[in-house]
Amino acid sequence: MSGGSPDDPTKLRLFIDGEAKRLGFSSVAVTRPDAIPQARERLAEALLAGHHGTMEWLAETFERRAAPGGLWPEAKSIVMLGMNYGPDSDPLGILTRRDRAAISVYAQHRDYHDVIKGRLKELAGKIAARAGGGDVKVFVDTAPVMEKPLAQAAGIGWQGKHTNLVSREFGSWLFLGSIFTTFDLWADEAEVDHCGTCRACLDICPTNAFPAPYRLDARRCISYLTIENKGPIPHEFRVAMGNRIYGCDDCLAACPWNKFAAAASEAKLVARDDLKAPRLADLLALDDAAFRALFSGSPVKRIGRDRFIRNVLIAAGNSGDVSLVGACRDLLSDASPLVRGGAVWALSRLTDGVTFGQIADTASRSEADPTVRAEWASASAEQEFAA
Ligand code: B12
Ligand code: SF4
Ligand code: SF4
Repeated sequence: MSGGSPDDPTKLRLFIDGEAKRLGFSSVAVTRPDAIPQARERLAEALLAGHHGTMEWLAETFERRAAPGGLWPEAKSIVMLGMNYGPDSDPLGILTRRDRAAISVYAQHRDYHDVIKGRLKELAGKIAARAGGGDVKVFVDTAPVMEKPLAQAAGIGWQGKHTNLVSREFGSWLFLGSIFTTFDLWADEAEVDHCGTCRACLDICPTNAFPAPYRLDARRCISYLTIENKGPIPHEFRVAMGNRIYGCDDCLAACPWNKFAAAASEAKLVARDDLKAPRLADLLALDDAAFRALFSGSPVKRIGRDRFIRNVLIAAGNSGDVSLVGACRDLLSDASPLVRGGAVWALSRLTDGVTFGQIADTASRSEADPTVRAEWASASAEQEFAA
């Protein structure tokens, strides 16, 4: 994008701030492409340790990700933007309602990628028209841009020990996006770390996903396990997942800086009532068409019905709710091995040894898929051990 008549840097900056706020962004600040020299080594360390799991794209884009200048050498300034998606109640409250599913705050409303990308493009267009002669590019989430260290360099907040950006004004609840520009804008001062001796986020993590402060082993994180992971949920994390079926908010919600946060004001980022505490029984009944209809426009749609039901079955197995046995039994004949395997585990937790043995006698014989056969074997062994 380009065009329009040139503006002086101060006026242009004031213009950007004003338009960003008008478009619903909560924070706006500017940094330089060379402002995060430490990110390269830290990203390399995380990749070498294998903390990215199967997210190979983090390693494949290493060079462009590690230094924003590599992504677009002509860029001179980066406008970092934050949009508040603060919840209107405690997101941890749902975790004790075992017959209900916990969907993380970021996924209870319209897909933020759509909301933010549209606004970023609008803002970028206005900046280009006002400044004249230069270029702009917008990025949110999926591009090889290290949004958190860049947002810290711009002064929007700091990367807390849970590795997310914390803002003194909005706590842990900011979505991030960026506009790279060829304009020479004045950069803001970086924010400093305000975590101090606090370690609330590290201590609350149900799966011990932090090998050290400021480092996350994604392979242990429920957000990764429920969203990015394509296979069965590893046994080790199933009980700890509780009823979290899409993402996790525990470390974010534990942060004391949230006391200054306000609920999202952007209407499209306000939680849908039907996604605040959906019944596990209703979710287990979703076929592909019903899943797509329920999650139309939601980020949840991205993982597809089979992975979604896989997650719901873990919550069912943790629910202690025997009224779900019938629904889980029906899913033993589902077309997806991922779903059938999840159903085996859920039933092994919801039924006694005798009933499980009877179900296994009939259902496991006709099972040909090796992953589901492995689920039958391990569930039967556990039942025998418990007897
Ligand atoms: C990959 C990814 C994930 C992965 C890995 C997360 C991770 N922490 O790396 C998974 C799937 C687990 C994930 C989960 C979530 N994600 Co995510 N994710 C991303 C993505 C695409 C890339 C992040 C990345 O580069 N990771 C690689 C690691 C190595 O980089 P890093 O986290 O910055 O790690 C740094 C620290 O380790 C630090 N470090 C190391 N040692 C030290 C020492 C000190 C002293 C310090 C200060 C720092 C430090 O340096 C590293 C490099 O900067 C970004 C979008 C983007 N393009 O940036 C969104 C993003 C980070 N995710 C986001 C969100 C909302 C989430 C969830 C809250 C969703 C949910 N509710 O389930 C969870 C939070 C889990 C958590 N505790 O991080 C938001 C965070 C917004 C914010 N305020 O920070 C982002 C920015 C998306 C967006 N555009 O808004 N995510
Ligand atoms: S999102 Fe949940 S599982 Fe992941 S690090 Fe935070 S508390 Fe742990
Ligand atoms: S909970 Fe404490 S340690 Fe974690 S990010 Fe917030 S202030 Fe930092």
